[in-house]
Amino acid sequence: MQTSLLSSITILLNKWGFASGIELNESVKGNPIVISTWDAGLDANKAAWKVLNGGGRALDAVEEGVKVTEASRSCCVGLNANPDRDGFVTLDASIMDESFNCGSVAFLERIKHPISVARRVMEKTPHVMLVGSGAQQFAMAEGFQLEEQKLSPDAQDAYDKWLKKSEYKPVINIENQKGHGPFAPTQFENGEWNHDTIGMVAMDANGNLSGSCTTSGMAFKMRGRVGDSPIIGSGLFVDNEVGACTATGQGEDVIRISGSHTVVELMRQGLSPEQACKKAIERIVRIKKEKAKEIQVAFIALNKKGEVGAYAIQKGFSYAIRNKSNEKLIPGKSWFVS
Ligand code: SD4
Repeated sequence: MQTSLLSSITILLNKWGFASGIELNESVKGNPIVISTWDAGLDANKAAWKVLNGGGRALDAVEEGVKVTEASRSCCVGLNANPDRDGFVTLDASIMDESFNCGSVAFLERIKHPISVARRVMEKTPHVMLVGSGAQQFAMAEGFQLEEQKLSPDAQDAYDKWLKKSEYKPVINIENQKGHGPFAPTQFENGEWNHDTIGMVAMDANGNLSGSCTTSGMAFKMRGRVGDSPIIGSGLFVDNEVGACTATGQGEDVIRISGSHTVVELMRQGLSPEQACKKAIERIVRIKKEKAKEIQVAFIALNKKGEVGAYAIQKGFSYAIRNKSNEKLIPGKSWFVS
């Protein structure tokens, strides 16, 4: 009788978010898992899996994982990515661990691994976010190398084409124009996949959650524009008692609803990761009305039981999963199906 009273109280406390920890079910312990956005997630997950499979921390896994994408040939992540409309690559990144520690950088230039700078912000400063020249100064003081300010051949090509068409004036929603598609990965001539922002969330063998997100943001954005990716609660959120979520797509519309935090709170209320992502997408669709047809946003989420899910506004989104039994790309469900 006494035991059942105690367990009822524990259940209620958990439901209200007061309990200090959640008992992990046995199948979760020792069963790490990582998921990440788009096809580039497959390679990123490989690096994260090395850490997780070796018994390492989810935090190390999500940093190592997205570093692969930051160093690769890409339209949308790292220094090889497309520039802003003034021709400069500016990077946003964030990271969050199992104890609400978080760090981020925005509008960072000439640094190869913004995710690692974000981690240093988290670990070595009393702050959460550093931007622009301050973030760069901090990175250099931490020993990060200042790279040459030079566009990759792919980015130079894309920028030259964009300059011809755009006549260099701020064009609202240029990112949505057909054929431009920074949110729709395409293939390079050699068959390699191009890809978008990478967001990654993972659970380690101890059942602890962490997440990371890194991007060059929208191609040809206005100078100084910052998206959702470095904003804790928008592009990324981790609550070790509940779950973790990260976002990709049109950052402005993720910020509008504090997207990743919203998804985690919906999971706290008992929704599965997929249901929670869908509800958040539904909210954006409702807010944007007709315009929702022209934008892409997607969320991926992982809960404390090791369950995963995703949802996007448009079809074409996919996410990569890696655990003991799976290494694959999963097509994300979407609000609009055609
Ligand atoms: C941004 N959310 O800066 C990023 C872009 C992105 O897939 O995710 N692209 O708005």
